Amino acid sequence: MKSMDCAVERVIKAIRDKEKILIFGDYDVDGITSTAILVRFLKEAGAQVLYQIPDRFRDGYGLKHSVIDFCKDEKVNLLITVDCGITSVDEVAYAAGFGIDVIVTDHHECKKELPAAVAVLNPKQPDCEYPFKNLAGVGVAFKLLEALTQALKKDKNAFFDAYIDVVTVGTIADVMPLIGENRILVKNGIDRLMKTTNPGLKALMKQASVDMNHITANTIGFALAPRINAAGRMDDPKLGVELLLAETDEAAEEKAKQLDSINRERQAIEQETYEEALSMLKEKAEQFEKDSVLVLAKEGWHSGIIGIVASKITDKFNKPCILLSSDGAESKGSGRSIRGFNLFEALSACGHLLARFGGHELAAGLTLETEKIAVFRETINAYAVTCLSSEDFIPTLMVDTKLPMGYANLHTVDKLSVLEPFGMHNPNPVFFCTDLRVLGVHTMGDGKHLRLQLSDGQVQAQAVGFSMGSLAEKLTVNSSVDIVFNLEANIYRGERRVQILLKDLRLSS
Ligand SMILES: [Mn+2]
Repeated sequence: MKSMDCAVERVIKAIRDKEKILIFGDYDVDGITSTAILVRFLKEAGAQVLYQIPDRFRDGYGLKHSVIDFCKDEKVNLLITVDCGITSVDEVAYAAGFGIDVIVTDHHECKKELPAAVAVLNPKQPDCEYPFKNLAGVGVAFKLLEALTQALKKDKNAFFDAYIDVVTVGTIADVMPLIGENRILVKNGIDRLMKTTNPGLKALMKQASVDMNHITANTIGFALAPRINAAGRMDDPKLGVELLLAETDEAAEEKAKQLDSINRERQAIEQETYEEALSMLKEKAEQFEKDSVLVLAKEGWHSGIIGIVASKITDKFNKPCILLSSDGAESKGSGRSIRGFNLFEALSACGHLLARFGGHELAAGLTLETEKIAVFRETINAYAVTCLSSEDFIPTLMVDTKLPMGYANLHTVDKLSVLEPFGMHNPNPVFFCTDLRVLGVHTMGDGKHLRLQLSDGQVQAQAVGFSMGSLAEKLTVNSSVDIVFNLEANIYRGERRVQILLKDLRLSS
């Protein structure tokens, strides 16, 4: 990776000379895990290390002059950014003015000018030959530690065992593609997580009632990541780092309980914001039907929550969505996009209207003056017209292959398991099957979910459709249906059985 030698040399000098090092992260799970692994490793190597995570509300995203001022006051000699910093040209120059060296480690998209740091580690820099470009922020930090392990002649296997579980949590939480090197990291990391010795991860899994024998990428995405993220969304993101750095089970348990209760509060506010956004879309239905990009703003929306709500709205309407939380003259927003619409590029095209922006193809953040929101909405929609057509708004369901019911069994499930871990860019295989006869129609969970008994004339199978309960009234015994589904193993009363997980269905033509 470009500049790795430089970075390693500078960190080793800091360890040797007992210089003060500050790790500066981001408040999401990727940033929190990155910070935790760097702090732990450097402490164990005998370094003098501090860390800082910005407060989302007070400081906002990324490196600020105030962080450099803190370094100056605290006599920090080396500042290492994790999961941020790639656009901090001014701040790095400001640090240099005080003789503070900076190492940037990041995985976000690069703008034209890069910070003049001692070393910039980011596989996405145009001239970095590192072959795998999709590492998470924590993946880049992990690479630095791997190189340090080598340079310090430490045991490589012990290093992997000690850190790969935390790296996996950050990689999955940041929704990185589970291909190439990420796949290797995550596959090994999930195995390791089942027997982790990290008190924080153990406590969090206990708090989330995770079955330690059946951990998948989904366990991390739906049970662990939201709880760690809740700290940065609602409260003090340091709580997440403290959990991951906890040295005793007691300390870890206390942090895990706190995170769990903050996460519950987060869920309540998220639901409220989502409902408010939906009613705004309803009120001006005519305008929003025409818009390709949904831009919604409200005074006082919780800026830690708008990202998740934007993502729910994008899922529901299959349109890019930007939610803005206004605080008087300034508004901060978070956007999510759909395939075919690069949000980072779209924001770049509106750059003249924005005070700040950054992010990726499918998710980005922005800050602008509240009075410019209306113009921004028009501008981004005018831009969208040039690259999106009405077809892009039709939700698509990618189907891998036809699977006869005779193959819908545990043997197939076990064969497919070699393809795991499933996630971004490596989805759980999707099958279809046509002309199945409905033998039974039921609902579960107060009518919310659908359960069907199906037959192809030879084999009978149970199918479950979550949130598809409303379809029950359209189906009767002896209806003929085509289904799209995943195949999964389900443990019911101690017995492992195959489960057909419906993704979509229609009456056969
Ligand atoms: Mn990240």
